[in-house]
Amino acid sequence: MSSKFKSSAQNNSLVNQNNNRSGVLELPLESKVNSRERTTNQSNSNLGTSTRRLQNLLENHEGEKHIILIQDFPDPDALSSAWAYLLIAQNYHISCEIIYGGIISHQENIALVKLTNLPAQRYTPEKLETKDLSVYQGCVLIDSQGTNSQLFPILQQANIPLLAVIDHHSKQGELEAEFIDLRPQARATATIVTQYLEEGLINFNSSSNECVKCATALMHGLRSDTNCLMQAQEEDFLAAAYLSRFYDAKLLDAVLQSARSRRVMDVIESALKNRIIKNNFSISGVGYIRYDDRDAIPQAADFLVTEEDIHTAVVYGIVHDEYQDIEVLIGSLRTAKLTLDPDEFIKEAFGKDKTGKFFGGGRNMAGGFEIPIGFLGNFNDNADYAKLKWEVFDRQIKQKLFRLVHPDDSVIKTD
Ligand SMILES: [Mn+2]
Repeated sequence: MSSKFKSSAQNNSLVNQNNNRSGVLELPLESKVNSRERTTNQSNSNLGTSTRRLQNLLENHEGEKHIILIQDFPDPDALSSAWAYLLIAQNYHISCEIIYGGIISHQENIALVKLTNLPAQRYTPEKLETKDLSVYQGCVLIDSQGTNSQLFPILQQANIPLLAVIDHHSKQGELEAEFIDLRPQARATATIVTQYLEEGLINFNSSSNECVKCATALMHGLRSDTNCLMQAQEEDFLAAAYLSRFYDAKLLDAVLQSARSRRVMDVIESALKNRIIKNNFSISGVGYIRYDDRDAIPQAADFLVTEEDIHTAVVYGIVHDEYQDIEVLIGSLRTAKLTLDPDEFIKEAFGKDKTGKFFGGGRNMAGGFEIPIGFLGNFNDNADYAKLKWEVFDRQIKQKLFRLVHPDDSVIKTD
């Protein structure tokens, strides 16, 4: 984290308090007298500690303009949670814009955004750099800690204060914000934001079309991060129970019915063909894939982990980003093994980059990684060169993975 950015966290006194989640702190709730109207259905005494702290933050920033940043390749949990946060903030007269740096490529996510009119906008780093960022008084990270967004460094450089971080992934590094709600025990960020809704930061009701659509999106987010609720725990079920009062089952069905594209099927086919199985791990490199098909990688990992005697699947490939003409190696891990922590596994397998940032991390039963290809990264039309480059990266990834999967095995055979 740049020191420049640290100095922009204006409320240093709040930082320490907010890291203390023991609930013993009493924050000045009515520090600001509020004359404007707001549609809430809560009384302060019923609020949980996190919700109360969030309410405090929103009251302190009334009338401002904030950016909600989600990961480059947003999933339903990120998209729906960001939307719910936007609606809550709106209730406190804060106008938010949801932005992401990559692309929405999973067919279900495209359907979700289209069918619900979900207000998320794509910004390439170049486009964000030319935007007048001085109109924003703060930014919020949802379902992310900034490590999976190429836009976060730009917001940091522009000295936009980080106000809130709401996420269920394991801690990825040190962040300072006025409000931090990290709950690695929650299976989805949708569970966390649904609690804010339930505790009444906004009057959620089924007569509002927007609430119904947002509840449907949250239900989808919750389902997709919990493998259709099979990995859900009590608090996730409670969140789903609350959302069930509002969501539109037909709309959710329409989102789930969206078919896989042929190119996604092709990637799954190569993952199946190229897989190497060792110690109940299935590991597969799929070569080069188009930027728009990036989401085929987690879908292929989802598929490989269903094979009998396999508990963990890792699928990776090199994605060519034609907008920026760079290449990046990305991968997904899926596991059914309760004792395998994807976050630990990925951090241990690939380590950190020069700046001390991990190449990836995870949540319950799933994880992802992104490794820059750097100098070798420009796209090259020469087929032999491309093949050679893939082989180098493929071996390097396999070597790092097999070191953990089967420590005695040497992957590199020079004969
Ligand atoms: Mn999530």
